[in-house]
Amino acid sequence: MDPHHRTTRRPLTAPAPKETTMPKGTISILGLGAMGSAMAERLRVQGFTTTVWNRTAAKARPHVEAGSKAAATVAEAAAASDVVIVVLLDHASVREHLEPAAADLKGKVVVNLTTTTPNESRATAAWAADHGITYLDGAIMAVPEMIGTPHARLLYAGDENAFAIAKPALETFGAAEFEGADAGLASLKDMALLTAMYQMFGGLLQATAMMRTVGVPAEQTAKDVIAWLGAVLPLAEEFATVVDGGEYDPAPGQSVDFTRAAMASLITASREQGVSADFLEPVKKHLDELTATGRGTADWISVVEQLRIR
Ligand code: FVH
Repeated sequence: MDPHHRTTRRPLTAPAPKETTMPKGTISILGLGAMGSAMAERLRVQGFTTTVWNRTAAKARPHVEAGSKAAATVAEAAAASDVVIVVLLDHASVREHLEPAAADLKGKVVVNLTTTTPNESRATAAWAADHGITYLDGAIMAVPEMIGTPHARLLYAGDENAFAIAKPALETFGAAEFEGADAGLASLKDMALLTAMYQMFGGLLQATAMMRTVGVPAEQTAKDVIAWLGAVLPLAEEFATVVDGGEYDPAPGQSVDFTRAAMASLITASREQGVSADFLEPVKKHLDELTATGRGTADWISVVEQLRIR
């Protein structure tokens, strides 16, 4: 989910809500920001015994009042549980706090849900393996308010045995999906989905800027864009069939030449309205390259082959 998304934290409640069940496993949580707090609360509600640690110790107080134990150090949190969930800010903060506690984490399952790049995830997995730590990397496709609801989806990759061990706890957060043994896979999918999201919202902002030049409020354009994208988005599955088949020429759908002309019109229309076409130009550049190399009759979605940096 959006690594830069920030939401207002719900106040923690004590005593725990009604759905509390019998005590289950023991879990330690490192990091009590908005997400770590939501997860600690969810685990408590679901009957897990929890130990929490946070750099700013004061943030542990409401969790202790709600039933968690507080650890003064990462080492203490590691000693308290066989499964340690890490929800810190970024890769640097994870390594800063896990490395000095490597000996304490030996033999434990560490589930790192901090947003990192695929290679950062792989590097932490390699470091964990070197120190006898069973490592599972994760990506959270949810905001804190969604934790524990059917809308939350979490992706995991790395040690499948760690996934099996931690699964009862992880399933309390939302759907738990194992992506594979490569520890970078969950993070890669997270980043790919975020990329699609930002490009889509970039398109919305472009449309909004264009329509505002004639006084149409953003609210109206949002409605129009939602309706339009809803109608065309199912085409994604047809695109996927063509990409997976690898046969682009002759074009099963819209050709490079046609799309290139359409894109040129969009760029011109934006500029005529006094709106930058910066978001559109990179797509046109790829189409230009396909035409220049004799592939104008190919399907325009063959752009996907151009994106790979050789
Ligand atoms: N919140 C969200 O909607 C998104 C959803 C998708 C996944 N992200 C990622 O989850 C990680 C944690 O995010 P968060 O929302 O909990 O973030 P904050 O509320 O800002 O809390 C950050 C915690 O990290 C601690 N921290 C920061 N720097 C350090 C450091 N150098 N050493 C130790 N801990 C550090 C911070 O501690 P403190 O400031 O309270 O002392 C918080 O516990 C993140 O990767 C998102 O990208 C959330």
